[in-house]
Amino acid sequence: MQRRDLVEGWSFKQRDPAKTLEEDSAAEDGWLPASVPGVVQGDLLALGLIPDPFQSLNEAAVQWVGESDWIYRCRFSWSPVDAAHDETTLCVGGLDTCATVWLNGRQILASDNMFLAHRIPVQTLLLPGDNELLIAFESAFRIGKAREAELGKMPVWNGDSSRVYVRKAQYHYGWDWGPCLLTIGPWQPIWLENAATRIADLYCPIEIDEDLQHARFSARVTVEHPEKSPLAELQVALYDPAGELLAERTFSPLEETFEHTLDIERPELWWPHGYGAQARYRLVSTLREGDVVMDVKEQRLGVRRVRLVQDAVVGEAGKSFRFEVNNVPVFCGGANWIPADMLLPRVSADRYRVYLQLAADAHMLMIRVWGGGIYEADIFYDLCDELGLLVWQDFLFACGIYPAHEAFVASVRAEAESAIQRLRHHPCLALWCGNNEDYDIARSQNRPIAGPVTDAFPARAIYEQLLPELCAELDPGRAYWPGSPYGGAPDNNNDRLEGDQHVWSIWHQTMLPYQDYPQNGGRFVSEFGMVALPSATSLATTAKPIERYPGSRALDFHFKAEGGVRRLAVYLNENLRVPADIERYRYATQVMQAEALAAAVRGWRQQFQGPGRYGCGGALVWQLNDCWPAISWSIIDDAVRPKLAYYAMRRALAPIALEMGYESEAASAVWAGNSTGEEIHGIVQVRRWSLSGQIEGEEELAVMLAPHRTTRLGSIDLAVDDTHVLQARLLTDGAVRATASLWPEPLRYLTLTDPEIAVEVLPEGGLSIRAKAPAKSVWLEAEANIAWSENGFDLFPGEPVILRAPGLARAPLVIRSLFDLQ
Ligand code: BMA
Repeated sequence: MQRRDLVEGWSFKQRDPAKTLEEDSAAEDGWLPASVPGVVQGDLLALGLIPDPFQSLNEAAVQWVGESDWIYRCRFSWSPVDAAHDETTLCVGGLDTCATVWLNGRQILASDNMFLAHRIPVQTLLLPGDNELLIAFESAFRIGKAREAELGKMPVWNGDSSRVYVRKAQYHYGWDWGPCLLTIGPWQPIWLENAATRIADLYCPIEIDEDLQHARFSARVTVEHPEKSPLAELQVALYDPAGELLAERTFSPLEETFEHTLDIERPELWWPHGYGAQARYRLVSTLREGDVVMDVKEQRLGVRRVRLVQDAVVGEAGKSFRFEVNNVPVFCGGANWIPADMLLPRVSADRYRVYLQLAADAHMLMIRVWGGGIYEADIFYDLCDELGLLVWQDFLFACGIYPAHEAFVASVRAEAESAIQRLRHHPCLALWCGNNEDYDIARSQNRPIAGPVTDAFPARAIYEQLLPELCAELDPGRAYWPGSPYGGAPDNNNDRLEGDQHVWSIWHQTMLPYQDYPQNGGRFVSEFGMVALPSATSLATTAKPIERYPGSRALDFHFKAEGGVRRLAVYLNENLRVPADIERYRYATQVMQAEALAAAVRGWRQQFQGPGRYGCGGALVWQLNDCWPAISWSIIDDAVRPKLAYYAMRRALAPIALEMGYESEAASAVWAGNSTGEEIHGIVQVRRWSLSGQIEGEEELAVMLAPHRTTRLGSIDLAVDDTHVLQARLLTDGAVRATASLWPEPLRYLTLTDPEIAVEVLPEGGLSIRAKAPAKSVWLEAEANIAWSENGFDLFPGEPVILRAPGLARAPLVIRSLFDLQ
């Protein structure tokens, strides 16, 4: 197999509607250098022909690009002598979105689905010498509008309603955290393959016994044109996680399909992060003729038993919604993932890695790939396999009533088949999900969400028939869920007692106080969120210095949430003293977001109480990341700078997390989450501090934390009030295993003493931070992106916090705490 990537010789130009395509593509004027893979907006930006859409109000100035038609042209030379075989295929990884492809004047492809790859045999079309590949892109926006005019306007939340008619990443139409940037172009690689015979598919479902003692690998290799290589042979080999060859089999002569079963006793298991190793076997299929290797396909496979469990919750109606991995119940703390940039070809493997590494470092167990984005790149799932992050994968429908006419369904079928076949070997993949919030928008319009499928909500045929059938056929054994949220009463897909929930009664809907999160959760909260400003680095790309003040037009322009300014003001004013300068305002929004998300995760993890009592099985925050510089729900901004909420979630999801809660004017409750497999015995020491830094009460509890659940440890006769806060430590054998603090709400009622925070740079590296009075939400910030081992923490006199701050060196350090808002 010879592969030749077509990366050189590309140019692009805007279509001249006055000319025919032939005339336009033949004309030599107007061509600009193009990068492939790439999109027009990326190239125009690189050429300085459009302003950076991420900056200030520039988004508005670049919409013409997505509303225009464009041509790409690649001139390349080809010679038959270079081709070892008589089979040359043009491989197109993905075209965004509505395109026709011509090779040497012959149309060879018409595509209107950006998620589909194509293979076109071109041996007979290639010319010795100069060849010309032409791709004519029509504006997806215009095409969508035309279809909408013909087929009818459908309701949507976010973006132009015509988006439902186009198989293009929906967030490109603009969302309540992102700009409208209708990218257009060959966003995935284009290459030529020359091969007589190739491995078309490698598939190896793994069955594992309930007792995890035996696994069966059922490998199936599909060979294309076996007849063209009568002397070739296929080798299938399995290597254990350490790289040792476990089994090998060679097949010849070639046939179209080979099946081989390998049984492994006591297999090494793949575990999610924090539960064990992410052991992966390597399955390699090699096509060779004599010493010549013609083609190789390999996959890294994990043996694991992932189950979606819905069982009774004692004393409650409904049923749980939770996951078990290798028979261990896990609380799925995690986040929703949106595409990591508006210009997808710019997303590098490194960018994926830093975001996902941060998620794993925050003890997140699950990442939901949200339905308004894309089926992510292979590297994303490889990294989730490697890091032990389970993946909830939506099919790509979000917040709309989608059509279900024949052509649309056929396109979705092809798209879903290719996504399932591409992703099904990943051990990280826990669940397929039909869509994001389409049942919500239907319910909000009183369109029937259960019973027979009607024209009022035709896409149910996709979510309840097409997709589950394809998943059952192509990826049996993996859970499929029709939508998110979904489950429960036939007239309520967001039922709190069954299935998964999107909790938006805080921030959206009735704007409940965030302190009400615990009692407003559900069986599995797959979305909840609070907004905060990003880092100074991100703000610097958002707004010019003069525009950097709270409420400026530029900041508002990057704050797409509906009623965002109003809602943020309400939550800020309800909880904190709100400063006017941008730096302290930014800090205030991040403190508020951190408090809100921690209250949610603590409150819901508390309901994960062991067998028969799994009241809540997970909490996936909206949203992990940003795709441009934004004021949004993200906990890590587009400059890959974690907000304080990131650290707050990390503390709340820690394998051992100690928590305290208000019980009465005189007492407080203590509980602890324990996601380890060990029973932990220890002491909880609680101190009541005055805000000026005196200890005014202490109590101890002997405790036992049961494994894999949250345990109520008891209550203590100490409580918070406007002048007192509580600090707690869990000690086992004298060592501190976890800490917690409890502050009275709302925080704006407190008049704090200056904690006089002091920092000492430790000779062995790292910092020691201490305070003379209780200090809340201590925030360290530096110009450089420092991987703080801790941030946004509380400090108590006599107990310095020691933390790592790699790369800090002598860089100026900004330290803030709640006292600074006074
Ligand atoms: C949910 C998500 C997104 C949206 C978020 C914040 O609806 O599914 O569509 O961005 O809430 O509003």
